[in-house]
Amino acid sequence: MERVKTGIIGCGAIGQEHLARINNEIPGAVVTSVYEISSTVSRSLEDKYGVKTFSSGEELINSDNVDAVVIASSDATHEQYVLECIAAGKHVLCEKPLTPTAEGSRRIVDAEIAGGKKLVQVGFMRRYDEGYKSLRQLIETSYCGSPLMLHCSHRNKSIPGFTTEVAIQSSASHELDICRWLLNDNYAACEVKLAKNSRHSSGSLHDPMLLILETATGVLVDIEIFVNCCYGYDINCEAVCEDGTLRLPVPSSVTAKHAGAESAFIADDWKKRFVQAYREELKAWVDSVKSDQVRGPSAWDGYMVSTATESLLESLKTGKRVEIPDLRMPEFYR
Ligand code: ISE
Repeated sequence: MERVKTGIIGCGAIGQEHLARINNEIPGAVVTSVYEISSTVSRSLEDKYGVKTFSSGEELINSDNVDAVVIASSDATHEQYVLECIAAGKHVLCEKPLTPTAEGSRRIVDAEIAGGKKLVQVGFMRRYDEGYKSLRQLIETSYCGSPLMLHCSHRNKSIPGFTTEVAIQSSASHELDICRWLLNDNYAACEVKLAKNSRHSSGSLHDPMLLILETATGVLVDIEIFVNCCYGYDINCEAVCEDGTLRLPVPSSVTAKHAGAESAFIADDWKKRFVQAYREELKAWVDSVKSDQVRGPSAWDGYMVSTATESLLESLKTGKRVEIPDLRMPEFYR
């Protein structure tokens, strides 16, 4: 079968990772086109991959040489490009978060429903991580009873320039999606608690913080967000259930015994920690484009995350517990 002619909007770090992965590791697709705001980067990709460069995302989306689109541009541009893909009737994989605001995601949901066809997948790639898939399977089968709490920590080694708000909008979006998916549940309320500020914090970042969410069935989810933990990229998740606990497996690594100490190695960033998940996500997305379906995280999932994020930002501002709107999933997404 023909390879899916893919266009990529936004060729920063993750956009170029997707480009290389599609062209080097996914036989069912090929990147034919890119739109990148930096002309220097555009030219280098043209030279390296022979891709056609466009002067706007809209032009790329409407090109006959593009069957499907990956959006990896800045969060604020996601809505306009996703809406353009829906109008063009083209499948789109949009990096998380779908949009920075709930109302932006709602506009995408409304446009997709009005168009009558699911075309949008959101880049919550942890759903394709073997560890999270195993964790979900054991929760779904009640291996140790019903889940009562989820303890999560999302620790980056160091991200310069982050604010407290961006840490919630960008980093926490992964846990906000994966915890809904693990529990098959929705959020009902939330609260943000700021810990003692690390000396490594700077500017408008308060680091670390604890996000506490209550689900509709009463499960308590706590998410530690630590932007500058200094020691490595460390993602943890533990389900506390009625008859036991289930912990996300830590990637195996060489154990070093050296200079009187024993140590394992920790990834530096998400690109290494979730390299396999990104690969599986893209493979599954290409297959779903070929079968003209959306099987991964939908625009509704993106809207649920944006809605919870907005409530968390309100709690950050007020210092209070905030109710999260109880939104019913439309039949279209069931
Ligand atoms: C970044 O944007 C990502 O998506 C990474 O997966 C996440 O771990 C990091 O905290 C975000 O800033």
